[in-house]
Amino acid sequence: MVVGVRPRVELSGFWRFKPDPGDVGESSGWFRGFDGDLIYVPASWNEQNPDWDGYGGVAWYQYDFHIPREFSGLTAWLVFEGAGYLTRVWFNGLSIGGHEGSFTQFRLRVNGVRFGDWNRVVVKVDNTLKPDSIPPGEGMISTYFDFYHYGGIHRPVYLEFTRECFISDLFVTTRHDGYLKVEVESNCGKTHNIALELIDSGGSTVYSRVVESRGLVAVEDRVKVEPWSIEHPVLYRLAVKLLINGEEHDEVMERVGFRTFEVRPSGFYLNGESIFLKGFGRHEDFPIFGRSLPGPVLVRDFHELKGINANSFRTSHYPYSNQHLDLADEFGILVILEAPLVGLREQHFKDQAYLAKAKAVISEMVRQHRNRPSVVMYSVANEPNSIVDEARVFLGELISHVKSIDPTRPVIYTSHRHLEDKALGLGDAIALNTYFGWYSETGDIEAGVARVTKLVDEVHARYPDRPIIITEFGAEGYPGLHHDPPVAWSEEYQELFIRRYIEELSKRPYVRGLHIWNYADFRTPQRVYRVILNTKGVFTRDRRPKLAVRAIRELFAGLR
Ligand code: GCB
Repeated sequence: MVVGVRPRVELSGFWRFKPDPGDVGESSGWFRGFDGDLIYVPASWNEQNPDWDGYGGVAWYQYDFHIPREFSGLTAWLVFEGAGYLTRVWFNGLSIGGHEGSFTQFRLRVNGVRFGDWNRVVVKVDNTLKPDSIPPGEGMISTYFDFYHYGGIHRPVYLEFTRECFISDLFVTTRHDGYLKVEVESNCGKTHNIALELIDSGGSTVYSRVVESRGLVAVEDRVKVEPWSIEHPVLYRLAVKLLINGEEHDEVMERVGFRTFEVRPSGFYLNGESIFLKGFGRHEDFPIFGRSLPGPVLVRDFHELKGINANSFRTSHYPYSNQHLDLADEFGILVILEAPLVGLREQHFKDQAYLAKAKAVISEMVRQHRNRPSVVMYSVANEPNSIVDEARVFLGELISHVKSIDPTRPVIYTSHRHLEDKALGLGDAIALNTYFGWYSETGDIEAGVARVTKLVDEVHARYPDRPIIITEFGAEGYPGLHHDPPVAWSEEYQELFIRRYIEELSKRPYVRGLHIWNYADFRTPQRVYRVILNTKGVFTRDRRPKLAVRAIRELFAGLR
């Protein structure tokens, strides 16, 4: 992520909001302005008013704000860190563009800015879920996944200003031995200079260099730095300036960490040392805020993750917010960054238009986050129903697409079809989601454990050169429900389930990662087998620990 040092106007706050179930807003001219209720941005709309709770469809947002005169003459960009699912934007009544997808950042060039005056932004958001959406579904309840389908502007929005020539892309590659590669792209056709400066946490410059460019330039070097690791997540600031005849036209700032992550047949390696991935699948979900985790909750989560001896998580089932991943960089937590391709069915694998859309969202995700030290692997999909040959082709295309944009990181997808999965073995590691002892063998944890260990032994026999990570395993633990002996849904059952999986799976040398499903309870669409929430969290939705937490802390401490 590029951290801006460009002039900005933050647009978080109380906006106006109006649901538009009949989709009449555009023909009624609401893009010029409308009367609406107050709503807070960033956050989902659903829980901010009981009337909007189950609402899926079109809704309008409006915000009036002042732009200082000192920015006049600059080019304005409206940046949305995440809004969706379909977004269209008007600025002072003029259409400036739109975007598809809820979880990736997009920027729109703004014309017609009134400097030193008031301006109005109007946003039409449509969260209607269709079989060809990413992720796919049919409305609020018939989703092809089990997390609640919130709507709205759920991540920060701001206006950013640049001069005519600016830096348009930055790709930083590092290794723990101090290797540094910086690729800088600009929109500037005329010859200019790119100045790089690497600054440590004390503010001292540890490296600097100036190179000439005409739009695209790559610099490779070796610098004397401390590596980024889980125990010492040392970050540097990389300042990148665009200079024309010595005059500064743009500057962006990136936080970088020097680390090496590899997948070998024997497992995962961070900075040359073998590492067991222990952690969770998570969700961005919180009471009232919806699909938006407030800063204090994020900070608490990361302290808990460290305290529970976790070293990693997967951004199930969509790329998380910039803030969320900033903290992973800061705290030293490894991230498997997952694309929002969850719930794919046979129809998707045969659909070339869907493949193109999937590649587009993956490009946005990778470009947005590929400079982060915490992001060590990508997952292109969660539980595709890959039991047909076309799935192998489809997922293979996605994996090579990722590698064409970022050749430095391993790629996986997570499988629930296991040995029936036609694509298994395509990724750099094998990721399995397993619920034996919950969805099958319900109530009989030992029978579940016997099945999962048999499965990993068979998978290893078939793919001996691929390490295995169990990306999901877990059981519901209904908060406050206790039973002796442990029975399904009780906190005791959840604890025992997790304990027995960890004890038995960690005995297999080729199982090199265990991610519990889930870190915290999260809201689901209405289902007969869910009580508003999926309660497989080891913390409640408001972050109170369940019985399992203490056991996990001990068990994770023992995993090396
Ligand atoms: C899965 C899915 C996850 C669900 C989980 C469950 O396999 O990947 O999104 O929430 O199972 O609890 O059923």
